[in-house]
Amino acid sequence: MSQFFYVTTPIFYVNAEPHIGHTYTSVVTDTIARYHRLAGEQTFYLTGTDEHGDKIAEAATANKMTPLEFADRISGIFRSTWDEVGFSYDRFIRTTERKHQRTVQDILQKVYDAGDIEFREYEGSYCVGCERFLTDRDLVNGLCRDHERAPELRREANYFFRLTKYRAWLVQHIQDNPDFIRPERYKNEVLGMLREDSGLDDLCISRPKERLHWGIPLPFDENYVCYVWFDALINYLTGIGYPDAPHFDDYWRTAEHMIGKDILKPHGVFWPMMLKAAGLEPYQHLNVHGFWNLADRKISKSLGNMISPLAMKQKYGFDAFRYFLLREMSFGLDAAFSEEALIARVNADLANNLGNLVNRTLNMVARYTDGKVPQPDTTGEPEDRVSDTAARVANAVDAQIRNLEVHRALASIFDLVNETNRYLETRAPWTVAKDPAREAELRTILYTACEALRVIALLLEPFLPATAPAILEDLGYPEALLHAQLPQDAMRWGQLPVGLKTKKGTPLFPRIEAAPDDSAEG
Ligand code: ME8
Repeated sequence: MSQFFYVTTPIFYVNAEPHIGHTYTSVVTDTIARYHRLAGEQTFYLTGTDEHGDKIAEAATANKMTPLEFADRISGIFRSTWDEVGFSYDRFIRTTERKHQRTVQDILQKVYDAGDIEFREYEGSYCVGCERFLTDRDLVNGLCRDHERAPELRREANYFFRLTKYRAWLVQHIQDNPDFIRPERYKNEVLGMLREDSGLDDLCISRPKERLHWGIPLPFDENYVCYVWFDALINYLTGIGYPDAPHFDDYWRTAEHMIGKDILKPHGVFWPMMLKAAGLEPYQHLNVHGFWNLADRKISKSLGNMISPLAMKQKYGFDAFRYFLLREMSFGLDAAFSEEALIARVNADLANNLGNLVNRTLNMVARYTDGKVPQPDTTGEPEDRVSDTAARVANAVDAQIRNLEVHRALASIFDLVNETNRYLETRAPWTVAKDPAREAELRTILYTACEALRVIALLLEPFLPATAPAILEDLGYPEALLHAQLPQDAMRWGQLPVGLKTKKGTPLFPRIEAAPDDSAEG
């Protein structure tokens, strides 16, 4: 039976264009999806846009457009941006799709029929930025802590989802499945939200139509539309064809949600409870990352200090930007973005370590063995060290990716890059080449370096999907990727066919000389 793997990004609000934050979540998701595909799993990667609610209606009005015209435009920008940077998503979902409306109404009706939705009056502080009523904890000096704006006092008769009924069940589920929410700090945060004294309340899931038209109508009361978060979370079911697409259950069982820490509560608290109420199993894991900061502030659309992925692609190439994002942030913790830091990383790791290894290996093969992967002769301890490192690294990368330690997985691959560079330094093929009597030894050294490059390129493909195939192409072995099975093919030493015609190739990552003057912040 083939193994399934389902991974999602948040669906992004269409009130502004893609920035580095959206790009980071998508880069991690893309990397993980690519790895699982290379591991032979039947993988489904879902992304898309979140298009209903006050915030979108407000932005559309400000732009003198209807909400749908506005959503069409920005959703289109997200999609074309993700296509231009090469994300390998399987489906781009929009919450304005009819199929999604039907799913939301189906789930609402199920939860209503189960007696978990009640009609009540409510008054509270509402933040349009967050699209929810705030609690005291969300306020700093009377302002929403995320959006730095004053909430509105709202009083309304509305429908409420009986969250509190599922509190004890969720605490138990989290305790029984310790990595349900990871890394651990976020599990603890969710457990804090679920404490009896945390003030957790039932969730308002409706908006009166007289105030907000821009939403999915409740199936049991046409005077109301559905609260945007209740609508949005359900995209994860619509995306894989709830309820009866051929592999819906197979995929759902493996669901991995990737999110930023700002949306922990809806995903960590509301969503599992909604699923339970609708008679569905919870997702497999919620994977939560930290925030990219710029000059000590969160980068977000509301604060308006955005870094465009396309501008970054144009300046540095998207693989270089991808590498920086994946390597610089420890998944789960915050990180600081600056172009200086990006340039330093790209120069040190990609231009120097990786780029040099590729260039000098291919140059020597061109010069000393007629541009063909040579037949190795007797190997010894130095060669064993490289092949042992390759096997150890392939194994480590597999575990690290499955554990969402993407920054560590990259560091592991660079252990092999460094080990191979060290090997070349010690074996000094440029000296060996001067002595015709050592020709067999020279072949062994160059084969070892080429074979290490094959393993490095295979392992790098999910992280650097443009560069890794280029390395294999230069080795004369592009089909290595077509049939690869990770981690096994990276662990099995000696697969590179002898006699392949290599190319010298252009430098993969030319050194970036200095921070460009014009900033990409816009
Ligand atoms: O919240 N650093 O959409 P959204 C890292 N529509 N990641 C960041 C970031 C930053 N500075 N800023 C944003 C919504 N993100 C809802 C989601 S899901 C059913 C509905 C990323 O457009 C991060 O993934 O505000 C965060 O969780 C997401 O963008 C919020 O995107």
